[in-house]
Amino acid sequence: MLFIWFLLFSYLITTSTSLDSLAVGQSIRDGDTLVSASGIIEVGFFSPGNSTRRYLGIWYTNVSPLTVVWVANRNNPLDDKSGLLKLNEKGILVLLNATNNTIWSSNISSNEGNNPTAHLLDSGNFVVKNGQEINMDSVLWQSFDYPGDTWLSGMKVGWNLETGLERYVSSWKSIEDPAEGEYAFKMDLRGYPQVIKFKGHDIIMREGSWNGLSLVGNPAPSQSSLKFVSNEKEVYFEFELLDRPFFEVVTLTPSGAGKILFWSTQRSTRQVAFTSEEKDQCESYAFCGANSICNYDGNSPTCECLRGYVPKYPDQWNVAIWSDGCVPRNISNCKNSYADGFLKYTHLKLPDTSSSWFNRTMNLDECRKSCLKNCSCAAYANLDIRDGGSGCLLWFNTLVDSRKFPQWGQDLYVRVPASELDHAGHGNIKKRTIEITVGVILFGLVTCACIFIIKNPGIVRKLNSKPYKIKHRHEVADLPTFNLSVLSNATENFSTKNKLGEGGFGPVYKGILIDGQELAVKRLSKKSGQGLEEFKNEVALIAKLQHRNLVKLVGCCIDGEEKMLIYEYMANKSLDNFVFDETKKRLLDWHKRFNIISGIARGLSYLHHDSRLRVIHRDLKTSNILLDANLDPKISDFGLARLFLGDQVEANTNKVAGTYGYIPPEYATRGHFSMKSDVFSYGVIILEIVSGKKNREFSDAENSNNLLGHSWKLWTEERTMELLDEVIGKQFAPSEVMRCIQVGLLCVQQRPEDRPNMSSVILMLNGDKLLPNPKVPAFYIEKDVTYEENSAPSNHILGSVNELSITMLDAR
Ligand SMILES: *[C@@H]1O[C@H](CO)[C@@H](O)[C@H](O)[C@H]1NC(C)=O
Ligand SMILES: *[C@@H]1O[C@H](CO)[C@@H](O)[C@H](O)[C@H]1NC(C)=O
Ligand SMILES: *[C@@H]1O[C@H](CO)[C@@H](O)[C@H](O)[C@H]1NC(C)=O
Ligand SMILES: *[C@@H]1O[C@H](CO)[C@@H](O)[C@H](O)[C@H]1NC(C)=O
Ligand SMILES: *[C@@H]1O[C@H](CO)[C@@H](O)[C@H](O)[C@H]1NC(C)=O
Ligand SMILES: *[C@@H]1O[C@H](CO)[C@@H](O)[C@H](O)[C@H]1NC(C)=O
Ligand SMILES: *[C@@H]1O[C@H](CO)[C@@H](O)[C@H](O)[C@H]1NC(C)=O
Ligand SMILES: *[C@@H]1O[C@H](CO)[C@@H](O)[C@H](O)[C@H]1NC(C)=O
Ligand SMILES: *[C@@H]1O[C@H](CO)[C@@H](O)[C@H](O)[C@H]1NC(C)=O
Ligand SMILES: *[C@@H]1O[C@H](CO)[C@@H](O)[C@H](O)[C@H]1NC(C)=O
Ligand SMILES: *[C@@H]1O[C@H](CO)[C@@H](O)[C@H](O)[C@H]1NC(C)=O
Ligand SMILES: CC(=O)N[C@H]1CO[C@H](CO)[C@@H](O)[C@@H]1O
Repeated sequence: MLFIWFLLFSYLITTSTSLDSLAVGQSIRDGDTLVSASGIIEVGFFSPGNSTRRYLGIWYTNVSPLTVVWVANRNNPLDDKSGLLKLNEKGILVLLNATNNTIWSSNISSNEGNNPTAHLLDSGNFVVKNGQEINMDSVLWQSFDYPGDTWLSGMKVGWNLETGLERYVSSWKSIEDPAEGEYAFKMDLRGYPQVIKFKGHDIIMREGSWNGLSLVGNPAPSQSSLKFVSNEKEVYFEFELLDRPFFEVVTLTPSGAGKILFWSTQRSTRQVAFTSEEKDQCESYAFCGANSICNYDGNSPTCECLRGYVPKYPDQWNVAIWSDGCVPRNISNCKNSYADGFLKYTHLKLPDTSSSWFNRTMNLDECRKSCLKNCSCAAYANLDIRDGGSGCLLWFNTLVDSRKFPQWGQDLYVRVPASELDHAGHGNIKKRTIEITVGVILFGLVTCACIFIIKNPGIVRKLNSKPYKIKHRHEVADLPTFNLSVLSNATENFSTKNKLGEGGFGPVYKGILIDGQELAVKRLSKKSGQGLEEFKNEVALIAKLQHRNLVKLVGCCIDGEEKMLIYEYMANKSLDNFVFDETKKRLLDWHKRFNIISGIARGLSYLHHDSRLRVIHRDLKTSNILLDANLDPKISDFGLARLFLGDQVEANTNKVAGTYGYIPPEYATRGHFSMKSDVFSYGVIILEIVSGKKNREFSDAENSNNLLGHSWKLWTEERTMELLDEVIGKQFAPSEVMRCIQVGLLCVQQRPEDRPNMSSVILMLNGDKLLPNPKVPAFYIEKDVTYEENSAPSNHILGSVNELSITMLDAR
């Protein structure tokens, strides 16, 4: 509410004191600015860095540091503050210096000015048009036609084929000199259009062409706000800001790195979402020369000739000088080309399309045939990969700048002469891996990675949930009951080698039934204190909790003192195995992590609000989040606290069940629990997933903060983005990361009543609800908490105790 009031207030302030348009004869001097209608952007004079020279530029109001997105007189600075911008009667904007010389002017070919006005639009576009009303048809000139180093939402990068106008992004010479620098980001119209980064006239990096979902060099599958338009009149890319109140711009730095800058209207400090400098050598244009594939394993690149090709200079190739690439082993005379075959390569960045041909309607088979018809056709692929693929793209002569991606990427069908197809082994093409010190810093313009805003993470996935065929069981209270000897046999007498983990209420074993069905068997360690029937009924109730983000309870076993719960088996084990493991965490890109964060929220919201039982988990932690084959999250061990402690919704208990690092202060110190204590644990999990670090083990050298304290510190210092796990690279939506961190911080606030409920969390994560500013998190420093009785000794808690849950059922 306060925020809305503030917006309204600032709106009134800005509109009441500033102009957003210039009429003929009006002018602005150095010191004055023209502000857009809602006050978010302004045009005026500025000096970059320590320079004293003056430039006319456009920047975002109140965003610090100063974020200039466009410069008029970039190649021709003013030496002093005498600059004057005015609109003449022809509709031309002119920038004059003290002696009335024109320093810069907008360029209009026709003299159609008819009562022209100049407007600064909220989009950052400075337009001159006829008449007063904002109608883009009457535009005489617009700054969006002449991009500088910054790509804004709604700005086209590409070509107007009718007028021949090329719009491209070009770097500044230095941070103090906005003149056109060496680097540029352009669209190449040869063959199938593609986006390329140039240094001078050299291609440095290819973002590539559009495949219907993304650019081939940036293949993360996600709903993207990037748009590619190609028709007789225009060919261009643009991006849309889906995610207000966030702003994002892409800028090309003087050193050629792409940077995504973003900020929210709430907190107007600009942050860098990422720079593109951490890329690998395979990004570098034609690193492997022609007819080869670059493969980067995380440390070093390797080049491999395509099938049917051999290194041009084998001696050099063998010592990892790959730039000369590969040549056909056997020049096809093409007489018998119809006998040629094609070899399918998967997960590729498709080669340079500058020598290619395309057709949007052909299918893959027609594509193949038309490739066979032309002797110089070297490969084909689908043009558009949506809906199983459509369209045809053919490459002629050489195949340059192709690389392998670990996942995603596209299929490429490479032409291979019949004689080569017989060589099944192609044994003499030795793949050599040579370690190269990774020292080269590559610059790649990130362009659109930023804008993969995954609007709808909850894509319904088909879970491969085969119906359980349960044998050897009796039905008790609707729940399958397993025979102890069967389970014992299935788990090899509960041998330690089958042990999957240790939860708060006992160990879990992997079991394989005689028919091959895999199960997870939880052997409950303590008596529940309940009668047998009561226990069975309770288990049956819990078994009815079904949600795709909960692990399915498929049965139980009660035999004398033994009580066991049988769950579906999760092949990919628990989240902690991924997110804290230096190699496996790489498998969790941002899209997956966000999916996991949202999935847990949905599962927990179901437990708290939507199920009949109102279940509080009480031991939520990363090792209790299991991942199925699609890496979708499933909460496990839910309902156990209920099984053991009864169904209070909020209570004080002297029976603390939980895990250090995940339990909130009110629970740890006073035994007070509620749904908000689960919310706290969930907040810790979010921050752990985002950062890839354990709350329990985290400490930053200077402040001996835990992860919560560290996150809070970064948040208050407006360095929030630094929390993001560095292995994530560049494929993420900054606003989504910010949202997750903010939600995480909201969940770990000191006072339970300040924490949001899980229904609100879901809305916030989806961007459907404004996020309040978090207060200081519970600086729960574990060593300060004293536990009575036989609980873990306090000084061991930080760090040394394993991921064991503490169960203090018998305390007092
Ligand atoms: C600007 O001047 C300050 C102080 O002299 C200096 O520390 C800073 O590095 C300069 N910035 C640039 C971009 O040259
Ligand atoms: C104005 O610009 C002209 C042409 O660039 C230049 O010759 C002149 O010295 C400038 N005047 C001032 C006061 O800078
Ligand atoms: C520049 O133009 C303004 C108005 O057109 C005029 O008042 C002023 O004297 C001129 N200055 C010079 C140095 O010519
Ligand atoms: C103005 O446009 C003409 C052709 O339309 C072009 O040759 C000239 O370079 C342009 N000038 C500027 C400053 O953009
Ligand atoms: C080259 O092609 C010819 C005929 O197409 C074939 O006889 C010969 O074996 C091939 N050579 C190699 C090295 O594959
Ligand atoms: C594309 O292929 C379709 C089907 O083969 C054909 O009808 C159409 O004329 C082709 N278009 C172009 C531009 O070649
Ligand atoms: C094969 O394709 C190339 C490139 O489009 C073209 O120049 C050549 O004429 C074609 N050859 C045949 C036989 O169609
Ligand atoms: C469990 O299975 C074994 C062997 O199949 C059988 O002898 C035993 O009676 C079963 N126990 C129960 C409780 O059904
Ligand atoms: C135990 O497992 C073995 C094979 O692992 C199987 O032959 C045997 O029938 C099983 N016994 C029971 C009681 O399931
Ligand atoms: C389990 O233990 C029983 C008796 O202790 C033994 O006979 C049986 O072979 C064991 N089974 C396995 C799979 O180890
Ligand atoms: C969650 O919190 C919001 C805002 O405080 C409230 O409007 C909503 O009713 C709560 N939902 C549930 C299910 O408690
Ligand atoms: C990343 C990972 O380990 N994924 C595995 C999850 O489980 C499925 C099914 O076992 C495997 O196929 C995946 O490789």
